[in-house]
Amino acid sequence: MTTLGDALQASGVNRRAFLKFCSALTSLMALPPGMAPAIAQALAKAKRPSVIWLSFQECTGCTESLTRSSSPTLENLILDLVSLDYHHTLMAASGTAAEAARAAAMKEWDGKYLLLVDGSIPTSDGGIYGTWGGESFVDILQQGVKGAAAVVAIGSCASFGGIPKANPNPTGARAVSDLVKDKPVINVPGCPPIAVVMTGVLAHYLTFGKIPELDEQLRPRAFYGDTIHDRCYRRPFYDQGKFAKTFDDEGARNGWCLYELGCKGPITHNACATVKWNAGTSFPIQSGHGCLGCSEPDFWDKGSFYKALSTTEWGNAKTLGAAAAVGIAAGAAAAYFGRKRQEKVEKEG
Ligand code: FSX
Repeated sequence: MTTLGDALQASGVNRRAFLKFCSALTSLMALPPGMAPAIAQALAKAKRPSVIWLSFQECTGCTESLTRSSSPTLENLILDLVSLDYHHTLMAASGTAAEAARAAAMKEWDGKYLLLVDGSIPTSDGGIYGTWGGESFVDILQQGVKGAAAVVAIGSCASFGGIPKANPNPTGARAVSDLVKDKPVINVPGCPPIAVVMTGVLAHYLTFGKIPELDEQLRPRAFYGDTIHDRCYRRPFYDQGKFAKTFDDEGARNGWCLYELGCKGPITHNACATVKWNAGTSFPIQSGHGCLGCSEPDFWDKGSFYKALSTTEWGNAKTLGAAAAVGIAAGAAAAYFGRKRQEKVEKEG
């Protein structure tokens, strides 16, 4: 196995870009800034692990998220961080040659490779709704899991079933963690996930040689520890009870909170508000649209994308932390009293 440092040198990534990546990673993982050089050192010496990437029921958005970025970017470094031995969208080989590459990688790196999976797994009717080379996705997943050191579920489909699992779920789509019980599973949800978060999870594994601390949904706390609402730049407007009522009213033009237009930021755990998208350019809320909650379980079936959250609708006890529930109640109350004040002013004026 070559080291990451060798691979970076061979592919022409300069030290400055690498250090920039390590600094970004340090802040992404909420580590003290002083740790960046140590992370750079550890990463440069790290052996590039073999990665086998299996794509099941998905739209290829996760791979698009990873690769559709202007070059050179931090996201591109993923291809240097690991030895990507199988990924049927990105590899040149196809058909039997591709399958032979998968078998060879599983044999050569038995017990050591990382298995990345995007897409959910169809389990109904013996798994016939997803096959390649005559084998069902269920079987292909089990073969891959057997020799893997850990399994990373990329995207909401692999993490929670995603859109393929939406009602009535005709294929019996399941999440990776429903089927894999004997290996560590890391969920990296999002439809699709943020490229830097995918890279960050792998870099964390390489730097520290172990999987990151996970929450109860198996998501790395470093990247999914806060809700979008916790870190949203529109949060001060929420706290003041200033809400856009339509997408083109004065509140919308002033950048007020999108809560009443259905934003799911208060119950959605992801790093969009801090890391943003497209090399840190923006994220949906900054573009004037509420969060759809795509990185949470069953986001599609929950729907109500343009209806304001209510504590009951979202199952207060199960989904909402107490703080978020109190926050929503406070926000709703602030909005109500804000409206009443406004009506009073208008009446008197
Ligand atoms: Fe699912 Fe990803 Fe959404 Fe698409 O691979 S998380 S439908 S962006 O492609 O799996």
